[in-house]
Amino acid sequence: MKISRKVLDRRIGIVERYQEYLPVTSKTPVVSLNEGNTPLILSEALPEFLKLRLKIYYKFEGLNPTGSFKDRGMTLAVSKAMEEGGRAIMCASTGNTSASAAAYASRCGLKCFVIVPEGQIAKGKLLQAFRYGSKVISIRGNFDDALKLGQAITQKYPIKLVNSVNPFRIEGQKTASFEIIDELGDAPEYHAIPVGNAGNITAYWKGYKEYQQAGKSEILPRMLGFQAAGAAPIVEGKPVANPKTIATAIKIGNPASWQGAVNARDESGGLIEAVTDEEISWAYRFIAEKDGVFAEPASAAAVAGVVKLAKRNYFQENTRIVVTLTGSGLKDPDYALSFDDKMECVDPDVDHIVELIGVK
Ligand code: AN7
Repeated sequence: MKISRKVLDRRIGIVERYQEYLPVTSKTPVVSLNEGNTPLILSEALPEFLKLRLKIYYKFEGLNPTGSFKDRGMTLAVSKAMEEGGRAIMCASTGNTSASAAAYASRCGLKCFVIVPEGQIAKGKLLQAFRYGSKVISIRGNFDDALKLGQAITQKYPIKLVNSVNPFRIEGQKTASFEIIDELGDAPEYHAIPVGNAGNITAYWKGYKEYQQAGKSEILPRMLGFQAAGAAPIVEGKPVANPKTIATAIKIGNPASWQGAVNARDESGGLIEAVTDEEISWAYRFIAEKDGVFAEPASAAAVAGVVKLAKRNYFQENTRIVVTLTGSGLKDPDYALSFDDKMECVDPDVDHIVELIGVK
């Protein structure tokens, strides 16, 4: 049997797969964990709930090697750090960037330092940074403080900063748009995405434009960005000094790629809006409990945004909407178990259990 190109592609990461669109040469040492190639899952429950004929797809980035979209940018940023003879990398993080940086550094023997805001990182992300062997520095301050520190240190010392201010991160992350077009045959009409430091919305928009210019797609999507209401600097038009939200991944008050997000919004004719923690929480549970897709709270912000827009009849029927689910629900066990699901421990007795589950 002939192995199709699509099957072969599953065995390589995004740098090899999309090399002609990336700043790499035959001399670039590719540091990969076979990231990318994540599924586009058609939602059954959302259109039914909304009573609208919409094609809503989840681009489930939680299925990357470290459980978030950061791996697409990190494979390239770390490959380039190696190409340039780097010995160490550093990042500030709300959690996922540090997990990814730590994994890719471990893969190629680079030292990795991560700066995180104390007590603000979901447990699954923090334990990844430790287990992949990075040095974790916890600071009294928030993400924005951590990023400033990372920039100050890496300007002075021979350490590469791998936050999304590193342009290779954006280059790698734009490949998610390529995959969507490769699978759908064209871009969707709308693309919804959570916005924190605003690197990813910048990257997706770049990817959509480049693939269209390469003749791979006809249309460009409208970019729909969603921030958490307590951490919505772009929506409010000014930095937020003390961001607050249960979606810790996007608890960011002064996004580094602010301008990139505004450009994506304005050039595409899209929007950037805020969703409340209640809306995020509802969406987080809905997609897990009704669609079988478990994503983290920050990812659910984009779902909450789509629901909000759909309720005010923003979308025409039969349009295609892709929603990026940026990270896995397993990342944040504390939040996942914070609801009223009580587990009762009982004796191993058939009659009692039958009564408990209510079957006759
Ligand atoms: C699950 O890890 O900023 O708008 O330091 O982890 O590109 O920042 C994470 C961000 C959305 C926002 N969803 O993406 C970090 C970090 C998840 C995330 C975002 C993040 P950007």
